Amino acid sequence: MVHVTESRVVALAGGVGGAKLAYGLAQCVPSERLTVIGNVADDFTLYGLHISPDLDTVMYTLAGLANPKTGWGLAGDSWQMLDMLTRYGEQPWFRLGDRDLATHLLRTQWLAAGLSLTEVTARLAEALGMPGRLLPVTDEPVRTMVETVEHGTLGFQEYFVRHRWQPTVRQVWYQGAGDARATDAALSALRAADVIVFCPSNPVLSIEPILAVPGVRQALQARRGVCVAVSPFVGGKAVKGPADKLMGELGLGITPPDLIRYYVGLIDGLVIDEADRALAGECAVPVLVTPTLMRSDADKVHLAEKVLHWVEGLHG
Ligand code: FO1
Repeated sequence: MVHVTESRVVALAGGVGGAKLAYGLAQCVPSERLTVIGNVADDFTLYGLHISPDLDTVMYTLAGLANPKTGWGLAGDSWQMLDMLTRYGEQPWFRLGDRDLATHLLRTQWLAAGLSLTEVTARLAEALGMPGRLLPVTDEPVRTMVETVEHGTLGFQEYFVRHRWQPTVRQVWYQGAGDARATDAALSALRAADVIVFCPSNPVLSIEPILAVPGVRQALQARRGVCVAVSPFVGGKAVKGPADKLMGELGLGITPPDLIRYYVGLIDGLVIDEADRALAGECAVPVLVTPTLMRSDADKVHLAEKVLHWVEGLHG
């Protein structure tokens, strides 16, 4: 372990980019001091199974088990279950691997037996030897809904996977967020944190559905620690996925000053890529300019080290 901090670190993450930085943080922060708060608004039910893609992506990545090609699912998985579904005449559009299936079976069974999503996630993560603690932001259902020009209203995975995020988006909302409550564990972690990092996840599809859960924004606004965001954009483009296209369709900018406005009141600093250096001077909060692309594990650790060193300077 590189171990660059004695701080209690909380990372907000969803999706592949977020999981990559969380992996880097897990190499720099002792396990008992790292908490990842995960997005649950991508969750959905498929063939009666409760799938939590963002929690699983973080869990598999930190446990060193993620598929290196896709970033989601398990390395070395096979697809015989999908072949069998196809034989039955199904047209499976969401690729559940054979080994990955075990995670969804157990999660579904344990939830049906009355365990909370927090308890289920802790059991799964512990069994896989995941370093750090992974907390769903809420135990209650919150679901990202996407209103599109071409197909009307779609559930998130239908928009993202089935339609490969090609439809034009009119509006995004987080169904159930108003009635949900952040877990005590997630809120306590935010309150106790010395450092909070918004990972380079899609602001609208991964970070915002965490912030939309009542209690989270308030805990962040009352933070005792320092909170920084890592931009998921490099030179005006998303590193992966639909963030630039989607934010454009929603009339939201993706430059560093736009991101600072988007997270106003919540962040004390922004980490941006070298490609965006020219915009650093227009930023209303302190900025760290550094390479943010994470192609290798060494890149993930290097970025995490850079962010943590910098944040310690911001502490004063
Ligand atoms: N993403 C895809 O683009 N296609 C898939 O078939 C797919 C399957 C899948 C299975 C399990 C899992 O945990 C994640 C999976 N993902 C798939 C990724 C996931 O749906 C998205 O990346 C996230 O929800 C967006 O953050």
